[in-house]
Amino acid sequence: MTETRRYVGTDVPHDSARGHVTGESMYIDDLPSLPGELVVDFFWSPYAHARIRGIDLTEARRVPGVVALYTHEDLAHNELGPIIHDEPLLPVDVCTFRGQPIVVIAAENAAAVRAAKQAMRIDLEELPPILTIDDAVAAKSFIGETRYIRRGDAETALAAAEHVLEGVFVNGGQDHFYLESQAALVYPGEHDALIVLSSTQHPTEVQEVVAHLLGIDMSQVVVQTKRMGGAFGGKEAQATHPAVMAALVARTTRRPARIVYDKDTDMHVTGKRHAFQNRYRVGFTRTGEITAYKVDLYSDGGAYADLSPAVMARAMTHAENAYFIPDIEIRGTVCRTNMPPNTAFRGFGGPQGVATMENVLEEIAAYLKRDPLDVRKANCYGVETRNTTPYHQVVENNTLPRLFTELEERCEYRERAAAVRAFNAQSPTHLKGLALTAVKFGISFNTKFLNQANALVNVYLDGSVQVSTGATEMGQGVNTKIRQLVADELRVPLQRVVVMVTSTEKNNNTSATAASSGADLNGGAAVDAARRIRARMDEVERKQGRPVSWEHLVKLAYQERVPLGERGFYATPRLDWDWTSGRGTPFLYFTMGTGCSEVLIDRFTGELKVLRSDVLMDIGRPINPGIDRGQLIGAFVQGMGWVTTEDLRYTPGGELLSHSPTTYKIPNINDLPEAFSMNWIEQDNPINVGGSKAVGEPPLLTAISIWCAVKHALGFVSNGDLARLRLPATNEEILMRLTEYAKRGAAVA
Ligand code: LUZ
Ligand code: MOS
Repeated sequence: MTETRRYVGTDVPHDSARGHVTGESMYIDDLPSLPGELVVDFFWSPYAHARIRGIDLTEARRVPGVVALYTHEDLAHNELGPIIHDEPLLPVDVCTFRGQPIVVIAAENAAAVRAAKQAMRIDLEELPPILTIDDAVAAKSFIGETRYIRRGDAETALAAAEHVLEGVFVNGGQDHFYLESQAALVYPGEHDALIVLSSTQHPTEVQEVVAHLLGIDMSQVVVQTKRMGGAFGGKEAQATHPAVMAALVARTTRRPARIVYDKDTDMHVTGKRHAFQNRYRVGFTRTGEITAYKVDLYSDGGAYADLSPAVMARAMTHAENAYFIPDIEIRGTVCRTNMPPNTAFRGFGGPQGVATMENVLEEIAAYLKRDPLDVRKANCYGVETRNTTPYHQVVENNTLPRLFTELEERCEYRERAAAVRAFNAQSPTHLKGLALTAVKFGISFNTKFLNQANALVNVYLDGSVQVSTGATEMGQGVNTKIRQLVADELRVPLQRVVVMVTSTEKNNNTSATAASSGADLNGGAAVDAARRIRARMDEVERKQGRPVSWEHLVKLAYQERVPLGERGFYATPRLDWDWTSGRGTPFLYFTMGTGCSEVLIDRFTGELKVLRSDVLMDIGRPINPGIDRGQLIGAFVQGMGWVTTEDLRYTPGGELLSHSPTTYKIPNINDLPEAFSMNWIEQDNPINVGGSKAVGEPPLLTAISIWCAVKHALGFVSNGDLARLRLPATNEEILMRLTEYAKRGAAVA
């Protein structure tokens, strides 16, 4: 695509690298306040399910410093939601999750907010909640219909299989734990206009929801996102709530209004990664070749749809992961519970589908007493044959077999597997486990129309260039990549190109920066704009009959009245996906990888250590290898947190207990694998911008190797039974399994 590659492919520093370290980078909470600015907060339901019998705000309104209080009656419309608009911002008569806002508070200061909350008389009658997937299934409480992807006849193939295993795989959720909580700052403008500064992955959705709920036009709302202090999917749909609350205050009081959730509140009230509970049956030959797989996925969607149906769709299209399964049936059902609506989280259902499959492969190997890597390689998608997914998309440019073999050699899998067996045979105090797992992650939004982007490129008279796209910067470096792409396309020094704040005023009807596709889509649109400008400039240069410097060329073009600005557009080609048949091509390509992890477990305490992890990815030709390395390592570590220590614990009434870093354990530097290597193969991806592949989410799934390594280790002491465990494999979970095996062993002896 790009002919000149001067910056693309190099380690240009992140455009905020310096600012993040010096503290110069501004977040919503850092912006200086204007005179008259109000603090916005909200009173939220303390119950998972409750009838609102009455709201008496008389006393609260009298609290000094309280400026205004709002209920659903103050909104023009009350429904929001990224797919279906089923969620009231402020409930009318029933609260359906703990943390749901009931009253919005505008006050002069934080003390007045606290006093107002004390003075409110909100009469709630607690109702019985649905808090688990089991409860929801029993009550038939679902969001939407059960969906299917089927190929062949799984039931018949299971009946004919040499061996059949069945089980239930259970995973917990995950808090996004972005360092910057949900936040918005709204300035009232003239003629009912609003300027909304939002920490969001999706400025257009914030614009749309603010306009709709306040009863104004989208054209009256400008949403700007300078950057986020992390998002991880948590700001794909749920940044709307704080933005609307602040906008409501700004519009009615005509004063600037700011809301910034504190960490505990954020953890209590926002949705998480989906917990899943998946029942499976798998049929296979005596050599471990899978002939049939039937898996029934259930997710905890929480109280409203949010993105849950799309998350389930991604779980379903990732349920077979890297493995060819001739006869397969995948069912997906989203449960409606009284939890905060669960939402996008890096991987978006992919990790849950893939972990279920990798769990199954681990079990087949244990059952057949074969090496798990041999079983995986025997089932891996082929290059020429055995290469169509259950939804009939052909896996093109399949590097999985190569990634398996190369990582096996690079990390000395065979020698270490033998060493692990020898260690476990002699150690009375510790256990080791080893697993090499794969990921095949489909790149594109699984909703076709979201796969589009536009970009605005302006060349100024001095030769400097501004680029604006719908991409939002959350630390992942998308702005830097776009800058590199545009500089190369225009053939100008990088220093001449700046990427501007993301604003709905510059780029309309944008998609969320999500699905790992921020650089693919917005980079594609920016290249389109830059290419057309450059073509016009080349024409001007041709007329000169000699090479002309960029700066001079800009002046000549201007004098000849050649336009020096352009709007670019990109729509992902080839996509074709139909839910009614469960067939088609939902993805432009797949990002692939393998990860191998070795763990050490203390048999008396259950304490888990990751001794070594090696990851090998196919990420195409990176636009910025340094930034991609950061993404790969960050994703792996975040995945490691999900599969090991990040445990969301609730009271029987649905109150989140682990709502702060004291009780919710994300990985820190000491938890990193003692030996850790991250590599990728050289592999062009000509179908995508700059030959690159998306990297944001896929590597998170290579951390599933850690969980599988724990399962592998436990298999050495499970007395011939399959070692079954929940995800996350916390020290506590591991200790409970060890205790159970010890008891069962004693009973047998
Ligand atoms: N968001 C979305 C996503 O709306 N559709 C997707 O397929 C997706 N995938 C990953 C992350 N966010
Ligand atoms: Mo997402 S999970 O916001 O790509």
